[in-house]
Amino acid sequence: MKIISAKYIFCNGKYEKDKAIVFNDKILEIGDIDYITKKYPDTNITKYEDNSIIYPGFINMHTHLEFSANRATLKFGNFIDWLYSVFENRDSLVQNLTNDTINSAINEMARSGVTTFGAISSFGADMQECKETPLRVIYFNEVIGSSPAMVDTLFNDFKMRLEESKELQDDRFYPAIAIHSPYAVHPFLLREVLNIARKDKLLVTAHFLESPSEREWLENHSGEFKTLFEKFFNTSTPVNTIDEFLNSFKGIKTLFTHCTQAKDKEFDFINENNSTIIHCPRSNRLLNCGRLDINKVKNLTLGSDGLSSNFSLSILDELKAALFMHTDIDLNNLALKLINSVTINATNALNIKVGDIKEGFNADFAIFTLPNDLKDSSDTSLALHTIINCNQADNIYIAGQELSLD
Ligand code: MCF
Ligand code: FE
Repeated sequence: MKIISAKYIFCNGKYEKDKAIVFNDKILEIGDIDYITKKYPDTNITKYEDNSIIYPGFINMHTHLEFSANRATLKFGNFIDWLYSVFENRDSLVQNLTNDTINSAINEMARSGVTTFGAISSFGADMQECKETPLRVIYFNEVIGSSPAMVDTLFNDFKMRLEESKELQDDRFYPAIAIHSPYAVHPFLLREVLNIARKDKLLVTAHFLESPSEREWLENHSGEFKTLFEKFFNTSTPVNTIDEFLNSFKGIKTLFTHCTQAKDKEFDFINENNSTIIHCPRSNRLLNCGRLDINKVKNLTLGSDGLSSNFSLSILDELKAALFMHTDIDLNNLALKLINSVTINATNALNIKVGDIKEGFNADFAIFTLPNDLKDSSDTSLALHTIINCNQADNIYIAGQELSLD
């Protein structure tokens, strides 16, 4: 059993003062430092320095580790140009992927206070590293393919990867399902894979309405996607409509990524379906996809996306970008909203006992130090200064064990 304490602890969306946390691999009790000291006189308390904050370990909901070899290979600035560059370079990027590349990507997340992340896996090449990392991983096996001739092969390949990942399941590695997007997944695959998700109660995620050209293709069968589909897939018709695609998720709490081009009717469906939106602000900027209207989102979470469309996997960098992007929202309120998006909102999305500090939850923590001249200790100010003044976590704990951050 261990006890840690700090000036501030972020519990259930609020900052509590002068509390201590008692834990083994799970959180046992949270109470005033004086009370806990008296109750557990024989246990040494680790007191973090003044102006420190203990957060629940942060959650990066969406990344693609298999693309971690990319630094400057893929073309940024326009979604379709990026996609062409993915087609051209995907094989070489995967060939250049080593375990070291994957682990340094994971370590970058850990240094920023992340203790749980969602990994979209296209090929299964990152499965072993995701299994071996001490961080918790939601391992989203991706299904992708719109051509009818390929559907059976792709479905079988998906099922094999899913089965392999299910055998590795434990309380740090959660097999799950990623449906690539409405434009790239054939309705047969969509239906079959969602049936598996329902039957096995697996989490589901999907890229959704990421770029203006995606919307134009799905709605009007025109635009840059039309040229691409005619060239590569010999077709001029999308495989799904926006409505059909979205309606197939009815009753499944889904994590929809991007949604920069969603309109009210799609936000309404997502919100009423108890689903979550994963906001990837830097990826959206780099692929020139527009900006998510976060005011429309009931359950907002945050993701870095992969190094395929970003320049770091630090969730602190992502929080900073989001803070600077949403200039229409009051700065201090936005900061707290964003801190919630990497903690408690992710708890709601995942059904796993992470993202909050409360009894029975996993003892996953990220500890940060704020500047010692901090004057305003209101919740919104603490959130703001965490985002703008912290560039790395001082310590992280997962399942009660402190991890060394190199
Ligand atoms: O989220 C970004 C941009 N949107 C879509 N896909 C990806 C992203 N980063 C990597 N990808 C992967 C995707 O999982 O790119 C591949 C897929 O396997 C090809 S996209 C048709
Ligand atoms: Fe993505």
